[in-house]
Amino acid sequence: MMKRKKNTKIWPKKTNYVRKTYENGPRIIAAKYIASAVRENQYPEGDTIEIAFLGRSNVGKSSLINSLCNHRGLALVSGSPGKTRTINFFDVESKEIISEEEERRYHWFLVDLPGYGYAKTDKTNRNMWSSFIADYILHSERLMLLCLLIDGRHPNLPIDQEAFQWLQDMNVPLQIVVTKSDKLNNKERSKNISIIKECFPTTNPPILYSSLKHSGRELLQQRINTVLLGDKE
Ligand SMILES: Nc1nc2c(ncn2[C@@H]2O[C@H](COP(=O)(O)OP(=O)(O)OP(=O)(O)O)[C@@H](O)[C@H]2O)c(=O)[nH]1
Ligand SMILES: [Mg+2]
Repeated sequence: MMKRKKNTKIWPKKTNYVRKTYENGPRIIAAKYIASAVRENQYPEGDTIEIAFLGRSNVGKSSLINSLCNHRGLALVSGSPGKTRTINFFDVESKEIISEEEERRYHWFLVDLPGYGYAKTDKTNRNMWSSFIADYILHSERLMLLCLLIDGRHPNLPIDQEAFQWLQDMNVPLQIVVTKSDKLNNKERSKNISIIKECFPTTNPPILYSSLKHSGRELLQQRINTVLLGDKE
């Protein structure tokens, strides 16, 4: 009887693949809440660089901040819009591994601005856009980048266009971040992205983000890092 040939194929050993880009790329290693403000004299003192996050109420801003900082309870997430009503400052530390011997650490403030376009109870919330949000954007000399969040499912809302136009007129360095990308299928995603690119033209392309899946996190951290390194637009 013919003997069955022994399988001599050697399977490659299991390797623990390291996701180098994330491990070695810049990432946030610590974040803590430090202050809330509605007036200039309540802003934290010092000359720490600030990166702000702004968007329509319920766009997913608090979720994105928690995902970006890998810190679940950092910013309050809610099912009902209009939760964030003050300017909230978070003290953040980012780390970047340069080589085996060298790493860089950056210290900055993440600024969570109240959502605009929500007025359930009265008009004050709607007017907040023109009062203390505008005050902050116009008066903070340390603001180096403003991330404007656009809901991926609603790529061209008039209220977002209004915000974008105002920010452009004020020469605010902008990064468009498209939220809730997990809620879109491939077809919707590419269609809505091209609408967003057309309606919100910026130097840097929009970053697609899902706080649920944490996708887009590395890209956004890299973008922030470029700004921290002094590459102001
Ligand atoms: N599927 C999915 N849901 C999300 C995502 N981001 C936020 N959400 C949901 O959207 C809702 C609003 O999210 P928040 O992060 O509270 O939004 P916000 O912009 O901070 O809202 P306000 O502070 O109330 O103006 C919540 O129910 C979140 O769970 C996401 O990336 N994917
Ligand atoms: Mg919020």
